[in-house]
Amino acid sequence: MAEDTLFSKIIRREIPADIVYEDELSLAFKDINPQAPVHLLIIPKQAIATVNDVNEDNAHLVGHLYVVASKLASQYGFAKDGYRLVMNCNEDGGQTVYHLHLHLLAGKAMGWPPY
Ligand code: IU
Repeated sequence: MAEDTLFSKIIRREIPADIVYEDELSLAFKDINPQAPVHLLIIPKQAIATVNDVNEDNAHLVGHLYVVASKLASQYGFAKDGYRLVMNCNEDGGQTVYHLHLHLLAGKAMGWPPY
């Protein structure tokens, strides 16, 4: 069982967030410290701490985050130009919030490698 994080509080509306999408499985909101003109976080409502905790039972939720990302990319109008999806895992991956989340970054050409 993952720990209660700030993202669980956002899901429960205990702390504010600029929510742009919600369905029964997921929530998407604007990152408070955007790293691109558009920077959204897409999270499962079920608390999964890291990618290391993804398994056959919850993998459909991860797939769902990508479906939501694709929908938002179309809605925001950057599907054709492109965008970046990132999921950081643990310390070396740069993860700071231990509730699985997919970063959706868009609105500019991204560099590579990401360091
Ligand atoms: P990371 O992959 O765990 O490093 O990403 C966490 C993100 O959550 C990071 O980009 C923060 O700016 C963002 N965030 C937020 O949008 N709202 C919050 O209340 C908190 C973090 I805490």
